[in-house]
Amino acid sequence: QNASLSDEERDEYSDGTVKLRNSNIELMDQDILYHLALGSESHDLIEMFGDVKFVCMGGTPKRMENFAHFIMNEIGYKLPAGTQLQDISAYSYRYSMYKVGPVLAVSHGMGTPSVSILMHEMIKLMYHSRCEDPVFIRIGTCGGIGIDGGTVVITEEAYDAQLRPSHEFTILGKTVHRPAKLDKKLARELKALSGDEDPYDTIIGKTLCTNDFYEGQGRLDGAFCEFSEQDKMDYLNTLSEHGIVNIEMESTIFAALTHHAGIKAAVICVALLNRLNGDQVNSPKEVMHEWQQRPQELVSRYIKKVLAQK
Ligand code: R2B
Ligand code: URA
Repeated sequence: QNASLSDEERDEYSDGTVKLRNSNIELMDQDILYHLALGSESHDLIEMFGDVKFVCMGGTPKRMENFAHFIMNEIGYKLPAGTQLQDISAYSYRYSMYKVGPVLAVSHGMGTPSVSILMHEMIKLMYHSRCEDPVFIRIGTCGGIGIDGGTVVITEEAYDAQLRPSHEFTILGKTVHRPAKLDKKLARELKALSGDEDPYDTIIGKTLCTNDFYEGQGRLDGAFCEFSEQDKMDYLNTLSEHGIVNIEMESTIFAALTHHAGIKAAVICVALLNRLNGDQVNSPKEVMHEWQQRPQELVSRYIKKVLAQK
Protein backbone atom coordinates (compact mmCIF):
# COMPACT_ATOMS: atom_id res chain seq x y z
CA GLN A 1 0.00 0.00 0.00
CA ASN A 2 2.98 2.24 0.63
CA ALA A 3 4.58 1.42 -2.69
CA SER A 4 3.54 4.71 -4.30
CA LEU A 5 5.02 6.86 -1.54
CA SER A 6 8.49 8.38 -1.67
CA ASP A 7 10.91 7.52 1.14
CA GLU A 8 10.29 10.89 2.66
CA GLU A 9 6.57 10.27 2.83
CA ARG A 10 6.82 6.75 4.15
CA ASP A 11 8.83 7.33 7.29
CA GLU A 12 6.63 8.49 10.13
CA TYR A 13 3.01 7.70 9.98
CA SER A 14 2.70 3.97 9.66
CA ASP A 15 1.33 2.73 12.98
CA GLY A 16 -1.23 5.39 13.79
CA THR A 17 -0.91 5.96 17.51
CA VAL A 18 0.32 9.25 18.88
CA LYS A 19 3.72 8.65 20.37
CA LEU A 20 4.57 10.52 23.50
CA ARG A 21 8.30 10.95 23.40
CA ASN A 22 8.46 11.73 27.10
CA SER A 23 8.65 8.88 29.57
CA ASN A 24 8.13 11.28 32.49
CA ILE A 25 4.44 11.57 31.66
CA GLU A 26 3.72 7.88 32.25
CA LEU A 27 5.24 8.11 35.72
CA MET A 28 3.06 10.99 36.86
CA ASP A 29 -0.09 10.39 38.96
CA GLN A 30 -1.92 12.89 36.85
CA ASP A 31 -1.18 15.25 34.01
CA ILE A 32 -2.86 18.63 34.14
CA LEU A 33 -3.38 20.19 30.73
CA TYR A 34 -3.43 23.57 32.37
CA HIS A 35 -4.11 25.79 29.34
CA LEU A 36 -6.97 23.56 28.17
CA ALA A 37 -8.62 23.34 31.60
CA LEU A 38 -8.46 19.52 31.39
CA GLY A 39 -6.62 16.83 33.32
CA SER A 40 -5.90 13.13 32.96
CA GLU A 41 -7.45 12.32 36.35
CA SER A 42 -10.10 15.05 36.65
CA HIS A 43 -11.61 14.13 33.26
CA ASP A 44 -12.32 10.86 31.49
CA LEU A 45 -10.27 11.85 28.46
CA ILE A 46 -10.76 8.54 26.65
CA GLU A 47 -14.52 8.91 26.94
CA MET A 48 -14.44 12.60 26.01
CA PHE A 49 -11.93 12.53 23.15
CA GLY A 50 -11.17 8.91 22.22
CA ASP A 51 -13.08 9.19 18.92
CA VAL A 52 -11.29 12.33 17.66
CA LYS A 53 -9.90 12.00 14.12
CA PHE A 54 -9.50 15.60 12.97
CA VAL A 55 -7.93 18.35 15.04
CA CYS A 56 -8.53 21.69 13.34
CA MET A 57 -6.76 24.74 14.70
CA GLY A 58 -6.96 28.40 13.86
CA GLY A 59 -6.02 31.70 15.41
CA THR A 60 -9.20 33.12 16.88
CA PRO A 61 -11.81 31.63 19.23
CA LYS A 62 -14.66 33.06 17.12
CA ARG A 63 -13.40 31.56 13.85
CA MET A 64 -13.07 28.16 15.48
CA GLU A 65 -16.53 28.41 17.02
CA ASN A 66 -17.91 29.26 13.58
CA PHE A 67 -15.99 26.37 12.10
CA ALA A 68 -17.46 24.00 14.69
CA HIS A 69 -21.01 25.06 13.75
CA PHE A 70 -20.18 24.88 10.05
CA ILE A 71 -18.68 21.39 10.24
CA MET A 72 -21.57 20.19 12.40
CA ASN A 73 -23.92 21.12 9.60
CA GLU A 74 -21.62 19.73 6.88
CA ILE A 75 -21.24 16.28 8.43
CA GLY A 76 -24.82 16.22 9.72
CA TYR A 77 -23.75 15.75 13.32
CA LYS A 78 -26.50 16.03 15.90
CA LEU A 79 -25.75 17.14 19.43
CA PRO A 80 -27.52 15.21 22.20
CA ALA A 81 -31.08 16.59 22.64
CA GLY A 82 -31.22 19.75 24.70
CA THR A 83 -27.49 20.44 24.51
CA GLN A 84 -25.53 23.14 22.74
CA LEU A 85 -21.97 23.39 21.48
CA GLN A 86 -19.82 24.31 24.44
CA ASP A 87 -16.34 25.71 24.72
CA ILE A 88 -14.63 22.81 26.52
CA SER A 89 -11.67 24.99 27.52
CA ALA A 90 -13.71 28.04 28.52
CA TYR A 91 -12.34 28.03 32.06
CA SER A 92 -8.76 28.18 30.88
CA TYR A 93 -9.50 31.70 29.63
CA ARG A 94 -6.68 30.98 27.15
CA TYR A 95 -7.83 28.80 24.25
CA SER A 96 -11.26 27.73 23.03
CA MET A 97 -12.10 24.15 22.08
CA TYR A 98 -15.25 22.71 20.51
CA LYS A 99 -15.97 19.07 19.74
CA VAL A 100 -18.27 17.94 16.94
CA GLY A 101 -18.15 14.15 16.79
CA PRO A 102 -14.73 13.21 15.40
CA VAL A 103 -13.75 16.86 14.85
CA LEU A 104 -12.06 19.13 17.37
CA ALA A 105 -11.92 22.85 16.63
CA VAL A 106 -9.34 24.66 18.75
CA SER A 107 -8.09 28.25 18.76
CA HIS A 108 -4.32 28.68 18.93
CA GLY A 109 -3.77 32.42 19.29
CA MET A 110 -1.04 34.27 17.39
CA GLY A 111 2.54 33.26 16.96
CA THR A 112 4.96 30.56 18.04
CA PRO A 113 4.79 30.68 21.85
CA SER A 114 1.00 30.43 21.89
CA VAL A 115 0.95 27.57 19.37
CA SER A 116 3.83 25.78 21.08
CA ILE A 117 2.04 25.62 24.44
CA LEU A 118 -1.15 24.43 22.78
CA MET A 119 0.62 21.78 20.68
CA HIS A 120 2.29 20.22 23.72
CA GLU A 121 -1.08 19.93 25.43
CA MET A 122 -2.98 18.79 22.32
CA ILE A 123 -0.42 16.06 21.59
CA LYS A 124 -0.66 14.90 25.20
CA LEU A 125 -4.45 15.08 24.96
CA MET A 126 -4.34 12.75 21.93
CA TYR A 127 -2.07 10.39 23.86
CA HIS A 128 -4.16 10.33 27.05
CA SER A 129 -7.34 9.91 24.99
CA ARG A 130 -5.77 7.04 22.98
CA CYS A 131 -6.81 8.68 19.72
CA GLU A 132 -5.83 6.72 16.65
CA ASP A 133 -4.44 8.41 13.58
CA PRO A 134 -5.58 11.96 14.33
CA VAL A 135 -4.84 14.46 11.57
CA PHE A 136 -3.94 18.02 12.59
CA ILE A 137 -4.89 20.86 10.24
CA ARG A 138 -4.21 24.55 10.74
CA ILE A 139 -6.75 26.80 9.04
CA GLY A 140 -5.41 30.30 9.03
CA THR A 141 -4.80 33.59 7.31
CA CYS A 142 -1.62 34.89 5.70
CA GLY A 143 -0.10 37.55 3.51
CA GLY A 144 0.37 36.42 -0.09
CA ILE A 145 3.45 37.05 -2.21
CA GLY A 146 2.40 37.58 -5.79
CA ILE A 147 -1.05 36.05 -5.23
CA ASP A 148 -4.41 37.82 -4.92
CA GLY A 149 -6.28 38.25 -1.68
CA GLY A 150 -8.72 35.37 -1.34
CA THR A 151 -6.30 32.78 -2.75
CA VAL A 152 -6.05 29.62 -0.65
CA VAL A 153 -2.54 28.29 0.02
CA ILE A 154 -1.81 24.72 1.12
CA THR A 155 1.68 24.69 2.61
CA GLU A 156 4.12 22.30 1.00
CA GLU A 157 7.05 23.16 3.27
CA ALA A 158 7.42 25.69 6.06
CA TYR A 159 10.49 27.91 6.35
CA ASP A 160 11.68 30.16 9.14
CA ALA A 161 12.58 33.81 8.57
CA GLN A 162 16.13 32.80 7.69
CA LEU A 163 14.77 30.43 5.04
CA ARG A 164 15.61 27.28 6.96
CA PRO A 165 13.10 24.40 6.64
CA SER A 166 13.00 23.89 10.39
CA HIS A 167 11.87 25.43 13.65
CA GLU A 168 14.51 26.76 16.03
CA PHE A 169 13.94 25.93 19.70
CA THR A 170 15.94 27.13 22.67
CA ILE A 171 15.99 24.31 25.23
CA LEU A 172 18.09 24.64 28.40
CA GLY A 173 19.74 27.61 26.74
CA LYS A 174 20.79 25.57 23.73
CA THR A 175 19.63 25.90 20.16
CA VAL A 176 17.84 22.88 18.74
CA HIS A 177 16.39 22.59 15.22
CA ARG A 178 13.53 20.28 14.38
CA PRO A 179 12.45 19.81 10.74
CA ALA A 180 9.26 21.70 9.87
CA LYS A 181 7.85 18.88 7.75
CA LEU A 182 4.24 18.55 6.72
CA ASP A 183 2.59 15.58 5.05
CA LYS A 184 3.03 16.06 1.30
CA LYS A 185 0.53 13.39 0.41
CA LEU A 186 -2.10 15.09 2.57
CA ALA A 187 -1.29 18.41 0.89
CA ARG A 188 -1.89 16.84 -2.53
CA GLU A 189 -5.07 15.16 -1.31
CA LEU A 190 -6.37 18.53 -0.10
CA LYS A 191 -5.39 20.23 -3.35
CA ALA A 192 -7.28 17.57 -5.28
CA LEU A 193 -10.43 18.54 -3.37
CA SER A 194 -10.30 22.14 -4.58
CA GLY A 195 -12.86 22.43 -7.31
CA ASP A 196 -12.57 23.92 -10.77
CA GLU A 197 -15.89 25.59 -9.93
CA ASP A 198 -14.41 27.41 -6.94
CA PRO A 199 -14.35 31.12 -7.80
CA TYR A 200 -10.82 31.40 -6.41
CA ASP A 201 -7.46 29.66 -6.73
CA THR A 202 -6.16 27.02 -4.37
CA ILE A 203 -2.43 26.45 -4.70
CA ILE A 204 0.34 24.43 -3.07
CA GLY A 205 3.45 26.40 -2.17
CA LYS A 206 6.12 27.17 0.34
CA THR A 207 5.29 29.21 3.43
CA LEU A 208 7.47 31.61 5.40
CA CYS A 209 6.88 31.73 9.15
CA THR A 210 7.96 34.81 11.10
CA ASN A 211 7.93 35.90 14.73
CA ASP A 212 6.31 39.24 14.01
CA PHE A 213 3.66 40.75 11.75
CA TYR A 214 5.37 44.10 11.12
CA GLU A 215 9.15 44.40 10.94
CA GLY A 216 9.42 40.60 10.92
CA GLN A 217 7.37 40.43 7.69
CA GLY A 218 9.11 43.41 6.10
CA ARG A 219 6.21 45.81 6.59
CA LEU A 220 6.75 49.53 6.23
CA ASP A 221 3.78 50.37 8.46
CA GLY A 222 4.80 49.17 11.93
CA ALA A 223 5.59 51.45 14.88
CA PHE A 224 9.18 51.24 13.66
CA CYS A 225 10.75 50.77 10.26
CA GLU A 226 14.47 51.10 9.73
CA PHE A 227 14.69 49.75 6.18
CA SER A 228 13.70 51.23 2.84
CA GLU A 229 10.88 50.27 0.54
CA GLN A 230 13.54 48.94 -1.85
CA ASP A 231 14.96 46.71 0.94
CA LYS A 232 11.47 45.38 1.57
CA MET A 233 10.81 44.64 -2.09
CA ASP A 234 14.23 42.98 -2.47
CA TYR A 235 13.39 40.71 0.49
CA LEU A 236 9.93 39.79 -0.83
CA ASN A 237 11.39 39.12 -4.27
CA THR A 238 14.07 36.87 -2.74
CA LEU A 239 11.33 34.95 -0.96
CA SER A 240 9.42 34.63 -4.20
CA GLU A 241 12.52 33.33 -6.00
CA HIS A 242 12.71 30.60 -3.36
CA GLY A 243 9.16 29.53 -4.20
CA ILE A 244 7.58 31.13 -1.14
CA VAL A 245 4.02 32.19 -1.82
CA ASN A 246 2.81 33.28 1.61
CA ILE A 247 3.87 34.53 5.05
CA GLU A 248 2.27 33.72 8.38
CA MET A 249 3.33 33.14 11.96
CA GLU A 250 2.67 29.55 13.04
CA SER A 251 3.59 27.06 10.32
CA THR A 252 7.10 26.03 11.45
CA ILE A 253 6.19 25.31 15.07
CA PHE A 254 3.00 23.52 13.98
CA ALA A 255 4.90 21.42 11.43
CA ALA A 256 7.90 20.74 13.67
CA LEU A 257 5.89 19.52 16.65
CA THR A 258 3.39 17.42 14.69
CA HIS A 259 6.25 15.83 12.74
CA HIS A 260 8.17 15.15 15.97
CA ALA A 261 5.08 13.40 17.36
CA GLY A 262 4.49 11.41 14.16
CA ILE A 263 1.18 13.17 13.52
CA LYS A 264 0.01 13.80 9.97
CA ALA A 265 -0.50 17.54 9.48
CA ALA A 266 -1.38 20.25 6.98
CA VAL A 267 -1.52 24.05 6.93
CA ILE A 268 -4.14 25.82 4.83
CA CYS A 269 -4.27 29.62 4.84
CA VAL A 270 -6.19 32.19 2.90
CA ALA A 271 -4.25 35.25 1.74
CA LEU A 272 -5.71 38.52 3.04
CA LEU A 273 -3.65 40.64 0.66
CA ASN A 274 -0.84 40.53 -1.87
CA ARG A 275 2.21 41.90 -0.07
CA LEU A 276 3.77 42.97 -3.38
CA ASN A 277 0.99 45.59 -3.53
CA GLY A 278 1.03 46.84 0.05
CA ASP A 279 1.13 46.18 3.76
CA GLN A 280 -2.20 47.24 5.24
CA VAL A 281 -4.97 44.70 5.61
CA ASN A 282 -7.76 46.84 4.25
CA SER A 283 -10.32 44.70 2.43
CA PRO A 284 -13.89 45.08 3.68
CA LYS A 285 -14.81 42.97 6.72
CA GLU A 286 -17.49 41.01 4.85
CA VAL A 287 -15.07 40.18 2.04
CA MET A 288 -12.44 38.93 4.47
CA HIS A 289 -15.06 36.96 6.34
CA GLU A 290 -16.04 35.19 3.14
CA TRP A 291 -12.36 34.53 2.30
CA GLN A 292 -11.83 32.91 5.69
CA GLN A 293 -14.57 30.35 4.93
CA ARG A 294 -12.49 29.02 2.04
CA PRO A 295 -9.93 26.95 3.99
CA GLN A 296 -12.84 25.71 6.13
CA GLU A 297 -14.70 24.58 3.02
CA LEU A 298 -11.66 22.63 1.83
CA VAL A 299 -11.20 20.99 5.23
CA SER A 300 -14.88 20.09 5.26
CA ARG A 301 -14.55 18.36 1.88
CA TYR A 302 -11.59 16.43 3.24
CA ILE A 303 -13.34 15.39 6.45
CA LYS A 304 -16.46 14.30 4.56
CA LYS A 305 -14.36 12.29 2.13
CA VAL A 306 -12.47 10.50 4.91
CA LEU A 307 -15.66 9.83 6.90
CA ALA A 308 -17.36 8.41 3.80
CA GLN A 309 -14.52 5.90 3.42
CA LYS A 310 -15.05 4.46 6.90
C1 R2B B 1 -1.87 35.13 10.48
O1 R2B B 1 -2.59 36.13 11.00
C2 R2B B 1 -2.08 36.49 12.28
C3 R2B B 1 -1.51 37.87 12.25
O2 R2B B 1 -2.47 38.79 11.83
C4 R2B B 1 -1.08 35.41 12.61
O3 R2B B 1 -1.54 34.56 13.63
C5 R2B B 1 -0.98 34.67 11.37
O4 R2B B 1 -0.20 33.59 11.23
N1 URA C 1 -1.23 37.12 8.70
C1 URA C 1 0.09 37.37 8.64
O1 URA C 1 0.88 36.82 9.41
N2 URA C 1 0.52 38.24 7.71
C2 URA C 1 -0.30 38.88 6.88
O2 URA C 1 0.16 39.69 6.07
C3 URA C 1 -1.69 38.61 6.96
C4 URA C 1 -2.13 37.72 7.90
